[in-house]
Amino acid sequence: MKTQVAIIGAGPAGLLLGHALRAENIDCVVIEKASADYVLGRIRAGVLEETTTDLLRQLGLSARLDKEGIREEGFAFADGERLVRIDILALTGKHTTVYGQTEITRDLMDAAAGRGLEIFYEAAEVALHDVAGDAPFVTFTRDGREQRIDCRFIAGCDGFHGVSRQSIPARADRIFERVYPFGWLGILADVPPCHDDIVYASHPRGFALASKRSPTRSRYYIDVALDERLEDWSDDRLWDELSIRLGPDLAANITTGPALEKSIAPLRSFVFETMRHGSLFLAGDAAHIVPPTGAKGLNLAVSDVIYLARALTGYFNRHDNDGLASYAEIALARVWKASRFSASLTRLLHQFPEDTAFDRRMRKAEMDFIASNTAAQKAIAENYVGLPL
Ligand code: RFL
Ligand code: PHB
Repeated sequence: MKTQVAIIGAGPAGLLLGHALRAENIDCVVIEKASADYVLGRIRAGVLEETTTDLLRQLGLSARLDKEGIREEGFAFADGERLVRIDILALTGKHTTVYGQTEITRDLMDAAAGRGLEIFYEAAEVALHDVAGDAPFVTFTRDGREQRIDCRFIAGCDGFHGVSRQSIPARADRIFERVYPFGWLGILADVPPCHDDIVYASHPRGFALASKRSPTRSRYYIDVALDERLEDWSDDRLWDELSIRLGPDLAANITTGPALEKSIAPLRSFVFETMRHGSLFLAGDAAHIVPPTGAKGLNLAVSDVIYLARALTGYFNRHDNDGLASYAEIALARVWKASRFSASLTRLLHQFPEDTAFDRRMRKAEMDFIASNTAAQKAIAENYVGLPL
């Protein structure tokens, strides 16, 4: 089989890139290791920047998002004593939208066949070949048969654990990583949210986040040490801990219920700066990871896709190489700013094992400053709604 762009991975990055290329009549196929059901079962992001919702609208893929997405005009920090509201609409003129990653993925999957976007699910032993030259190809096995796809470019959208990044010779001086000494334990439940805004709480016992998916579905997180086991967190124990960390006012409003899903995700900051190697381009989690504090991961995957789709469209439809030449540099500029924001919010809201009494006072002083200073709130709001492309 032959195509113009072979896309590895059918997460949000791969599916969106596929749709963006098909909208420009560029041929592409998506090759995904897992099954469609498995991909839809992963509960992850919930908060979308306008950059992300604008792209879905431009591609004509926003019918359900426009109906079911929840417009968020602010969010709040809680520190046990007070709630500090960041009025993102007043501070930036922009808003965010709560709409689950699972829902976006479903919308993109459902629209694929009608737009000539072929997705091969359950592809085993996916391997990339000759990526340094201009005639790369991808091999995989499916239904027991070996397949080969020849293409002009490969887009590596296969997440942090994918094969694409591994197909690029590692240069240690272009890889940056911080592993945090905790993970987020998340619970999804069919109960109404406890507050209008999403709340990021910092408590002496640790971090907590109150988020949502709809007026009747809530998503909460707490941070836990890396050696904590999911089996040790019954629903009751988790609801009790959330109530303590979110503070009495919010706790009074929490409705508890059985978990639809519960999982622990470790936190990491990671940037692999070689986002292009010959004919292979990385996008999304394949190239970078941010801790979820700040809700930037999926939105960064989308900005990569916007830059890469523009660059590939320039190449195929206008014989213009410039976009591809500058892709990595342009994408990385936004990635580093979002990495800085996510890491600094993580630092502000979590306790680290090595923290001293001085560090705790620093955190309190920073929260006091944010609570009383509009310029500080504006800087946070601008990053939260997403920096300009
Ligand atoms: P994905 O979603 O990981 O998709 C990669 C796909 O590639 C497939 N794959 C392969 N396919 C073929 N061959 C191989 N060898 C392959 N290896 C892997 C995988 O099966 C998968 O289907 O990456 P993508 O598309 O770059 O999307 C990135 C986002 O998923 C991620 O950044 C966000 O989920 C991060 N994130 C959040 N981002 C936000 O913008 N807002 C949020 O509110 C937010 N909350 C979160 C989050 C991530 C979390 N976890 C679990 C890490 C909350 C959490 C808890
Ligand atoms: C979520 O709703 O899953 C969510 C919200 C905000 C974050 C991270 C995750 O910063």
